[in-house]
Amino acid sequence: MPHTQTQTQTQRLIAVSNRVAVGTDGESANRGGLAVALAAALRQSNGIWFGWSGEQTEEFTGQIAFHRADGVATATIDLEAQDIDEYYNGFANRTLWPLFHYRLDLTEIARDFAGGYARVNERFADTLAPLIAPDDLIWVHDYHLMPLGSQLRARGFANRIGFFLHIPWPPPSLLMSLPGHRELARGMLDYDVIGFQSEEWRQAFIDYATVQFEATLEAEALRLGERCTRLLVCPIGLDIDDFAGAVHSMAAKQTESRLVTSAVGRDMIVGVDRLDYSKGLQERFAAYELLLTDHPELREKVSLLQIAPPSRGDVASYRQIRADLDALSGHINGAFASIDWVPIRYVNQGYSRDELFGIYRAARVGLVTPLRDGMNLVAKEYVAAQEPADPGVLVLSRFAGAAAQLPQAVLVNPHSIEDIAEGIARALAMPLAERQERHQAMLATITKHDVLWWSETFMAALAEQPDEAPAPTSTNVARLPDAASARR
Ligand code: GDG
Repeated sequence: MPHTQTQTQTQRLIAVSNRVAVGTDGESANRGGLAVALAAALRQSNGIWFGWSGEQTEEFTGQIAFHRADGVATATIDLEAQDIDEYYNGFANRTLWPLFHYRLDLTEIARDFAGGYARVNERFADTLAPLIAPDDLIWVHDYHLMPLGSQLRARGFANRIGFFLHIPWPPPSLLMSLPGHRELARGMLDYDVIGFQSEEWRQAFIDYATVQFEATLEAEALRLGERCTRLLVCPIGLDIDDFAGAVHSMAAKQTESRLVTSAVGRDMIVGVDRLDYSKGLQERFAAYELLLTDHPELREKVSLLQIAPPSRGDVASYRQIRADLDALSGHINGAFASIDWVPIRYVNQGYSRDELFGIYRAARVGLVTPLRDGMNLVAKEYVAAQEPADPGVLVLSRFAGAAAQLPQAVLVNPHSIEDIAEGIARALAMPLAERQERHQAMLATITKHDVLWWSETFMAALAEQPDEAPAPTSTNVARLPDAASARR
């Protein structure tokens, strides 16, 4: 991708996220999309990545550990046990994550959680403050750190500060069930730029802020008093060169040929997800059972490989989903398996990126059916791994941010097991020419809107002084493919 000389290259970037995950290859299975994407962006900008080390300390001291890993400078702090309980396992994972994924039923409201969240954000601001130079651009990531911008403003920082939300922003009526919702959302308007994964999440934020604060929408920004916050739709992409480079790796080739050999005469369907209730795994398994019930001709002709590395095992709802999936996969295999055919292989472990690439390539169908998802990088990875001459088909939830960018996938309602089953059947029967056409369009999108496009688009908006803002447009969606070409 060609790079133009922009102001962003003369300004240092400080990225801030909950965890700093470069250089932790041993845990690569649990490195989320953010970790992979942000490392690529930071290498470009010669910046610092600040966040929690993942380690626990007896008493918080604010001592910073500096390292350089994978070409990225990192600055990390350790947190106390109470911080981890209340801020991370509590407010982030048991309150905000379910609420922002429309799961009010799983949302836990506790005063201690909110207190711990505020405390840790203050601790982040206090420890980060001495590292900030007047010209630095500060880019805060995700729902763990929404109040950090306000905390830095309260300490007198006038730097350009941006925030990127990796998950959905919920509709106003859902957000309003959270005590303290006004303060949380009000703090967002202390950022200069807020990036969203899709227009839907951006609009939900506008709907809330214009009613609750009487903020006014001026072209592409929300104004409240003196402050103006630009709202940008800027979907995260893949580190496409790095990812597609796995095609040459021995591990990818071996994994692909192992799977192809073991599945002679059968089409493989693959799912790869962190074990999380937002990913719609129970519905997916139930849909696969329905497929085998309604299409007896597919029995012994297909198999589902579901890779689901465990995550957030400290939270009860995550232990529950694991128990549910163990039971469901056992039930389906019990009902349909034969002496030489296992309908579902459900694997609770992570694989290396290269092995994952080989797994995607061996699969005729990529099944990505989250109930809600900010973006979903697995959908893009599946497309990127396909052989253009004979590509597999992506079956994708309408409620993943990725659906807005990839309308050429077979889009399904992830709440309807009938719709998912029908989508899989359609994908399995799709003729080569149609598969090629859809794949080509999706590959073009994810190649063009890769992780460098994402970070450069966001950074350019962040570096832009308000008087340099572009002329008003009717929308602020960073140029995306025309969704009018959408097909089911
Ligand atoms: C959040 C938002 C948004 C999974 N298993 C293995 C493995 N993975 C990698 C995948 C992919 C990443 O983890 C998962 O990314 P997702 O985007 O699908 O989902 P979240 O973790 O929920 O991420 C999401 C994202 O932030 C970025 O903004 O897209 O909507 O929820 O890259 O490949 N990687 C390896 N082995 C595994 O077994 N190496």
